[in-house]
Amino acid sequence: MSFPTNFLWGGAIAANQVEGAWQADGKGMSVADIAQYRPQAGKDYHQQVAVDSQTIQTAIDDPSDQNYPKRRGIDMYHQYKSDIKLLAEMGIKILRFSIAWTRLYPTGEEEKPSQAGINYYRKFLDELAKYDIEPMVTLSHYEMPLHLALKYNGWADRRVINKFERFATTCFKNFPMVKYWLTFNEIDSITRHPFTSAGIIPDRTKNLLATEYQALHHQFVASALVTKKCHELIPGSQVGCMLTKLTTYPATAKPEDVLAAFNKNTMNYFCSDVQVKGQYPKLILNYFKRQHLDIRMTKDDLAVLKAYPVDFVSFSYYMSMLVASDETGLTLTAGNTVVGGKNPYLPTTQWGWTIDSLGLETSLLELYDRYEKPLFVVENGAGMVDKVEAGKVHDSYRINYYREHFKAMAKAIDQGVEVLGYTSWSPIDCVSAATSQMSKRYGFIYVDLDDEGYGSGRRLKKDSYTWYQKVIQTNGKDL
Ligand code: BGP
Repeated sequence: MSFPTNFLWGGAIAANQVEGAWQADGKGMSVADIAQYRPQAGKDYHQQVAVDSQTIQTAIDDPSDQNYPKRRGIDMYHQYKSDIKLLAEMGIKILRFSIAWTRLYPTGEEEKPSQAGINYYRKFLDELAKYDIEPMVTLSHYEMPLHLALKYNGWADRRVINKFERFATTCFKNFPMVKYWLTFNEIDSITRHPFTSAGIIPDRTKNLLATEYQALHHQFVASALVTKKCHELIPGSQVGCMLTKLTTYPATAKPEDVLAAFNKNTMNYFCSDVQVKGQYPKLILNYFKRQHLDIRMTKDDLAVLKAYPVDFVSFSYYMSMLVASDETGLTLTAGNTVVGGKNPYLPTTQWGWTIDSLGLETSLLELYDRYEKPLFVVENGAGMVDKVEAGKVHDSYRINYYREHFKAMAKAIDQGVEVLGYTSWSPIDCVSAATSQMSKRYGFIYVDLDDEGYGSGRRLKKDSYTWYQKVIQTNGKDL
């Protein structure tokens, strides 16, 4: 069991879940600033992420951050120096973070970027460089300018492609020290939460599914165009796609269930198929036809997709789930903005997400076999409840989770899968993407804030911090 010597161990965060300071230095409002904390919605992700014109207006009219935890984050905007120091001390070699589009272009339509925004990320990058931490930047992580959602219905309008290109080009020109770039976080999520993913306001569309796929097509084109730009402006840079790896097993050996699982997995692969192979899978084009989804794609679009595929494939992996041809009798459980069958052989977290380390090995093997491109695990972890006892967090459950997943990753590597690195979600507690909770904790570092935003904000090393430090020091030998 061995990890390559240059294996990039690290952590992943996103601007809207950590930075806070939603109005500082001229930052514009993003779609994330609309996300309400809705305890009454519980684990129902549909209700958690539901948005309409009315809720958006209410949020715009509300100047406080009380009900909007992503406006607060964990205040990393102001505390990045001490946070990076803590991460450096843990030994991380790479930090995946996102650049908030609205710090550079508050509405997405300005001709020139905000100098304050550029300065902030330069200082952030300088701090990483100080500790020799490699940066990996996600250009779009659920935080597009709200203005673009309101004016264009987000990515449904192809004019947003140029605006994104302008933002990305600004990033490439100003941050050439970044060699690893991801274009769209979990690009496939557009059909699960179209507003956060693409700024689509559902009540403004006639045919939501068609709008989602049209918007997705625009994101594919934008991704290919900025891949080209990145290669031109930053020699030696590598651009990756980012997929939510939703590994699905058949609920039984019944051929109908096996077929249902095949269909589900094929649909899950669709986005990375386009971004790696540079063309739409024929089965998907046929699906569009059968569903009467008229997706407008120009000849130039298709040529761009073909000409500029990604260099590597990154993905998030949290859980697996079951599917059956007939779901009667199947117990359902929550997952990463999905609901699926509960696997009787596997435990779940307090949020119902199935813990399945072997599923990571399967996912790595499947992805490598399908694409033969280097892989990067850019999100993996489990949201759990932590208790502080006498100033300590004894999170052996988190250590167990990671240990098993690292073993699974090592087994895939031993079988020849090329894995560039691993960034845990998330090395420090942050606001949950789906539920906006703080109590759903992922970090090796505890942040003393609750769901309502009360607390000292103090950072505390959990037991898992020292454990991960040792894993990195020994390059995964001592698990
Ligand atoms: C992924 C997102 C992340 C992250 C993670 C955990 O889908 O890319 O932003 O938050 O899921 O999900 P949650 O925070 O909802 O528990």
